[in-house]
Amino acid sequence: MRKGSLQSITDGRRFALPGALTSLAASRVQLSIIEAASWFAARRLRTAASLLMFTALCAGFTLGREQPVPAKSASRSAAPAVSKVEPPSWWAGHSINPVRLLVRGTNLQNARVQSSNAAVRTSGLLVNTRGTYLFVSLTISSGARPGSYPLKLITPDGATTIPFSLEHPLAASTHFQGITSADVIYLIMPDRFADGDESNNAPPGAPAAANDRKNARAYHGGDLRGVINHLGYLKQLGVTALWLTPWYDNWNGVNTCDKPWCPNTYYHGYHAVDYYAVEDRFGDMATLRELIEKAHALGLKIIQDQVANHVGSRHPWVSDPPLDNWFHGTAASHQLNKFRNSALLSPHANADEFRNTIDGWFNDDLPDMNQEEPEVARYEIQNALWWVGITGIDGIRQDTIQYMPRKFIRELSDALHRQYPKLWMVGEVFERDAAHTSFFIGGHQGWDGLDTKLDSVFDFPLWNASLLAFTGKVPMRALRDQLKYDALYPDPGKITTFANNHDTMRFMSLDGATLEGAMLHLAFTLSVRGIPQLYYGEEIAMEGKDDPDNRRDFPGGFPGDARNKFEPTGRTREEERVWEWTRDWIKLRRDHSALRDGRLIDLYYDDDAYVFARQDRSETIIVAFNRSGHEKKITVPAGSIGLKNGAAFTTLIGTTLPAHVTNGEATLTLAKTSASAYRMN
Ligand SMILES: [Ca+2]
Ligand SMILES: [Ca+2]
Ligand SMILES: [Ca+2]
Repeated sequence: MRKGSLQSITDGRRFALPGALTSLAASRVQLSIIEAASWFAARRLRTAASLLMFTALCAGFTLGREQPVPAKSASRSAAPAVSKVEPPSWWAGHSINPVRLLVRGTNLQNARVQSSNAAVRTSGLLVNTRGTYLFVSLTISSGARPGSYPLKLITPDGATTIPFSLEHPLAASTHFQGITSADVIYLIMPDRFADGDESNNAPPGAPAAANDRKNARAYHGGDLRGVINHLGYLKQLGVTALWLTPWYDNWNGVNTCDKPWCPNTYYHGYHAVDYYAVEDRFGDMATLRELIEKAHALGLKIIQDQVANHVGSRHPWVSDPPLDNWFHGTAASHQLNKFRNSALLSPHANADEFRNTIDGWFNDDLPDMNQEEPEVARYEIQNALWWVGITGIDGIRQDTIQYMPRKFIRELSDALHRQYPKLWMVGEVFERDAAHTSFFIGGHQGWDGLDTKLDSVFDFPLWNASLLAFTGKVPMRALRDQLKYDALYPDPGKITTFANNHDTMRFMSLDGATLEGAMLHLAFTLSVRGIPQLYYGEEIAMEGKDDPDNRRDFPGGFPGDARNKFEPTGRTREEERVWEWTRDWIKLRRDHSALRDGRLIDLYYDDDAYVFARQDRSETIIVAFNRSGHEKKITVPAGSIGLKNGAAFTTLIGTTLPAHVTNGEATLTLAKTSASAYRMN
């Protein structure tokens, strides 16, 4: 999620101020003004937002799949009932043992929980005062066989069963593979990519207005089957990992209000009402498993978007929390995050600002989880591990990670790695300052003595510099000037570099954008150090301004689409040009270890050009960018990359123009508006 954006309570994924990103203001002063304006605008919204929130709560949750349990129904005279068990299953021999169950129900006061199978032992029972939630630990013997292990729940007024099972572990050789710089990630918003199953577009009870392709904030029908149907397309493009925006179950209803962002829905998936269920509009667990298995069979990894910082306001917990301190505050009384994010970095931050940024709700519609309560931390860590174990995913993208305590980030990272050593998690730290982003990546200790152990962070600083450079707003040397701050990272090769995402304007809709600029930006993202990530539709130069315009349907993915741009015949000449360009740079990266893992060496930088080498033990690749509209002849220090006089160049991609080495200098002629890669022989 984008910090400092003016976000409606109802459109969970922000409603940006005009110009908040469109201007891509380089100066920190300008950015501060934008942030302040955004904050004030958010404050103005708060009254309206609170009213809407109240209306929503009064109206009840008639459309959600989960029904809240009214506290008053917890009469001690009635028999106990169980409506939800989290996690519903676990594994023998797991690094988390005992596992802690959270059971939702009614009349749970004075409960005892018994296991009839000696392979599972219960302990640590805790029931909340309303008798609506129960925590119990299960110690699972290492030799326990997969199968059903129901528990008996007994109160003075009756008894019931807590369903629970042990799963067969998925093979570690073909799952949980992690993400490395050998991968190219492709971000998909399932609702907007392809509709492969029209039967799930209108779940029972959901209002018709929630599914409306003419409304950019409604569901459009895209789903997991749609992704399965286009795995071949993604394989052709050459990407190796798919990041899907959250597939947790979200509310099926439609929010109404008199603001421009209504009516709206949670089509983006960031407002979970069930951390243990698949969004019914996207499919079900079987379809998700099928997607992951089929993707793996093609050599495509899967990254789940997890959101531990907050849940949706329609989550049953909001009216009936398992513990009084489950959230930071309540629906009626909580802080709003003022997004003074620098308080998370600065050793000099005052406690009020720091706590507001950790505890404040992202907006009134996103209750903030309290990970400093051990039961919450344990619940969320188990939830992260359950998804990995049950689906076999390879990586996690963790939303809004900086708004959670750093100690919790480390505990989560440690728990993931303890069970799945190769598993990878990238955190969204939406900041343009590398001092800030690098503070959150693992592998080094911050001033607070903490190493988050986080595998990766997104490179918002370099993304920002690249957009500015390739739309002509800053000199090309700004790329090199940003990259010098790699000094702050323990291993710059582990940063996740990206072309764009679902929270940012698409390149082609930026001021100063040209098709050539978009192509250079893509080439830069795919050739610079790090793990590159693309956003669906970038490969056909899709347009899109701020959210939700940047989440348009992929043409050809939906019934009745006029053109199918998954096929070359459906693409315009310009779209095909960008598509082939993207495919070729991905292939180049796949074919050359130096582009994946090699050291990055600055060779030349000025207003219009940036030239660097990527060098490993086996080869040296020179990557050259010239954004100017004229041919440019430059010389680079040949000796510094081991080139000898007379060394020959092979053009790998881009225009072939003379290049040679004499007197210790390599002379390159860069075609106008070009990105080229050369291999030194
Ligand atoms: Ca569908
Ligand atoms: Ca749903
Ligand atoms: Ca938080």
